[in-house]
Amino acid sequence: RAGAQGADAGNPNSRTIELLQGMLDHNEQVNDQWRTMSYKKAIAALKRHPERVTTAEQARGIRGIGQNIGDKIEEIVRTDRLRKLEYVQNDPQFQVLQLFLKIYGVGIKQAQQWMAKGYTTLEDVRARAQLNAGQKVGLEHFDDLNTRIPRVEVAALGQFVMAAAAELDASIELIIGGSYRRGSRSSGDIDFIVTKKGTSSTDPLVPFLHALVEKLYAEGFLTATLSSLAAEVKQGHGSKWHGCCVLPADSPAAQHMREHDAGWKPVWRRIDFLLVPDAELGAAMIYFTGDDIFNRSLRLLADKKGMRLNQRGLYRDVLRGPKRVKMTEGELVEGHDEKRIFEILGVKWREPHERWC
Ligand code: DCP
Ligand code: MG
Ligand code: MN
Repeated sequence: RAGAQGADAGNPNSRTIELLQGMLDHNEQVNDQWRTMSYKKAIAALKRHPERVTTAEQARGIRGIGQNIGDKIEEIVRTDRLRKLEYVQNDPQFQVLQLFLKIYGVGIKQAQQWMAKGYTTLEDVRARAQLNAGQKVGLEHFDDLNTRIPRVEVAALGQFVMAAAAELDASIELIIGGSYRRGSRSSGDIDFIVTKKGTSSTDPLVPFLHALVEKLYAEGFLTATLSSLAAEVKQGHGSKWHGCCVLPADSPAAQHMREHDAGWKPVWRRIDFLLVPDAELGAAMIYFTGDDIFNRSLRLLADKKGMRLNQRGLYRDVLRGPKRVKMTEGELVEGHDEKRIFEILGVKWREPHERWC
């Protein structure tokens, strides 16, 4: 995770960011949402800060960094360590929890249940736990699915999918969103938006995605379904597909990867498709480009202005009852045009690579 977004060795605060990221992971895992947020904000602020931050006082002067994290920054710079982080990381319970959470489909509750049963290794889970279908895939392909995807490979996977899509229906457009669109040098998965000019619902896209999935399975590209369109339709959504894929070893795309890196081997990757009608493309692009913190801040801003932003559009005159519970959907202001949504919200346009807070 650390370094995913640009906190590389070239960043003057890279070591500080690395250790604060450890604290972020810890707080995320113990479900401390408030501290998780504080660390996310502080890390984001440091990533954007052009100079090395060495004292608590200096740190506190940066928007998004408070007293507590400021002190930790100073400790890191002075000692190259963070005692609190070492303390939590040394806890065997923490290490087991961390391990279990790396299995796809396993959340904090499930991990804690297994720990309560005394499981401490992946072997224990394999031998004794009742796994659902997704978790089975997660465990069987644990190493693959915990390896980040280099940007060149995301591009190769993207081309493979787009070639198949073009053969089926050239009028349908696929866009790679997520961390790739933000310019990350590596991604956790590959995220596709699937859309078509002139559409106002996902209905015309559903048969296409069915056909695409079938074709990509037949080509040996798709390897597992984690959340199918059919299951989604049952729940009344029907707009996304989640699964796993791999570049077939004998494909030109794999050949291209080997030319780029002689030691390259096919690895199972996570892949997501999101169906989006043209009318909602702008809002969906904002949502699916992220990052999640940026999305949250835009939504908050919309709320403050009496509007509402979700992955389908920007709405106004949203009627809210007690505790700000939404009573009506409101009137759609803009859904199609990404730039217009920024404009109406009154925020300066941010290129995708600038969308991490
Ligand atoms: N998203 C969000 N809130 C979430 C999950 C996702 O707003 N809880 C949005 C923002 C993400 C996008 O969906 O950028 C894609 O989700 P991913 O989980 O694939 O995240 P990224 O692509 O940003 O990062 P990664 O490289 O880990 O896949
Ligand atoms: Mg992603
Ligand atoms: Mn994704």
